[in-house]
Amino acid sequence: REIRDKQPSKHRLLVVANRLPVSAVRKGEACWQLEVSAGGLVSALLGITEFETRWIGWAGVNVPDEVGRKSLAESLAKKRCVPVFLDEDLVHLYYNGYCNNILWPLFHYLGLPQEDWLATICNYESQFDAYKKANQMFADVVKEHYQEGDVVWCHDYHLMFLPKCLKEKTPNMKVGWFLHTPFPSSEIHRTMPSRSELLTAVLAADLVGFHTYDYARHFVSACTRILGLEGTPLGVEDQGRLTRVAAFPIGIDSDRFISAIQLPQVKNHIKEFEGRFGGRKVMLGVDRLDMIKGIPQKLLAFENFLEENPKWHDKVVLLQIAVPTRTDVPEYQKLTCQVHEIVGRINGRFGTLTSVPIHHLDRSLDFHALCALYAITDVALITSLRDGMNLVSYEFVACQASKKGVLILSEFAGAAQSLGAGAILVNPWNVTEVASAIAYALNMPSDEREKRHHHNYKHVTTHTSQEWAEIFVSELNDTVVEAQLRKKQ
Ligand code: ADQ
Repeated sequence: REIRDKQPSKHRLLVVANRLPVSAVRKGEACWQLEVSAGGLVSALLGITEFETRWIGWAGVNVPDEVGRKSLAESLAKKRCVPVFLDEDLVHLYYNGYCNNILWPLFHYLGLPQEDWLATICNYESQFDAYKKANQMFADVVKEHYQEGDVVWCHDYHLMFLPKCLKEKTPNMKVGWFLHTPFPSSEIHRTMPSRSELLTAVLAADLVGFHTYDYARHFVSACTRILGLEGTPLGVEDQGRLTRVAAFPIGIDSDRFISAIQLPQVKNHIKEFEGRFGGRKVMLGVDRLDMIKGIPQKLLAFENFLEENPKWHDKVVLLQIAVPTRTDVPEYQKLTCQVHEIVGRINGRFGTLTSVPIHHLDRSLDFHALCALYAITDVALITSLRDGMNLVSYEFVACQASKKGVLILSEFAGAAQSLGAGAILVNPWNVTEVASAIAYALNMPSDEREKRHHHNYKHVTTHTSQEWAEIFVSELNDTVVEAQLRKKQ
């Protein structure tokens, strides 16, 4: 699907994220194949239609030569994308190191990776320097393409230094920063050696956004406790300058999913899947294979459910679709083995000659197959240990207009705050609680299912990704005015 733009528009929106929404594969010296990539941010921003959008980010590929860089930039320009070129060593320290070994686990309350925590601490300074250097490189590309009046929207934990780098040279630039992960309690954030520098760099933005009010509150209290600044109902104040801090819960492009269900390709998939799993209740998990998604915990809960409910043997199937990520990292390899081992054990224990209780796939699904799976599902099982929002829960609800299936959702996903009244909320660490929730969901009377579904469906179809982006960007415009007014007073 093409990245949509609508003309004419009032503003240009420069969206800066670590990864561009396309992946580039080199097919020759000056020949590139571009593919739109999956992921939460990509799904959300595909819904933006009201701004003329430019994307700035890393193309996910090492391009050491000038011919390659020039030809890739030209190919990407056709998709309104601008590449930031990062060399392999920098990517290793900045992306694999500081972003994914330090910020990602800490922001999800997981602590440092157990395998190599000592190395992580010893290499902290060099990784942090690389992080700052990479952020400066993103800033240089933004400045090259920036025109007066553009709004710059920086995304995620990879780019916490970017607001500072941008404002140093161009103080009038309208800069927003949005975090897609949780922002943890200040007690977690204060363990980080670079705790103050990170907060100060983010505070250079005019508007700082989070998925939930709790994350925003954690950020403000980190600023008050660690930097000694004043937290106000509007945000954080430093010597008369206000950084607006607020919650902007993301949504999905719900129309895209709702209309997909009517497509012949999706209907064919639905027929095929119903034939394959017909007669059994279908439970579904769709996650990236990441520690935060709580996949082993989910499997243990399902095992507990099968132990406690023999009458359901052979009458229910769990489809777990897990997209591999970071496959070169030992922690993730270990997670994959652990998941395979548990799946094997459960299928060995509860399978029959003709069927198994779990179908586990280590891969991504195409959009049509994914929508069909959402549509035929009776119970979606999302057990993230922490999750900024979790868009899979929204996508499931959007595809359930006719089935009105049940959503079991971790209370530690941001989505629990928006879909909490319709979903069954669970603590993913409590396997017996999750097992009981599965039994409850499978036996739920249709009037209760409808009521719960209606609540979620209304939310998902009114709080869309387009609305999320519009509100953030319009508030970003207003915030700058407000900050300038405060300065004049
Ligand atoms: P993610 O951790 O990637 O995003 P999520 O919000 O669930 O998590 O989005 C995943 C996206 O990838 C969904 O659009 C889903 O359809 C797709 N996807 C996942 N598994 C798939 C599979 N097996 N096959 C095909 N597609 C698959 C981060 C944060 C989240 C936050 C988002 C957006 O971690 O908490 O909700 O950003 O802010």
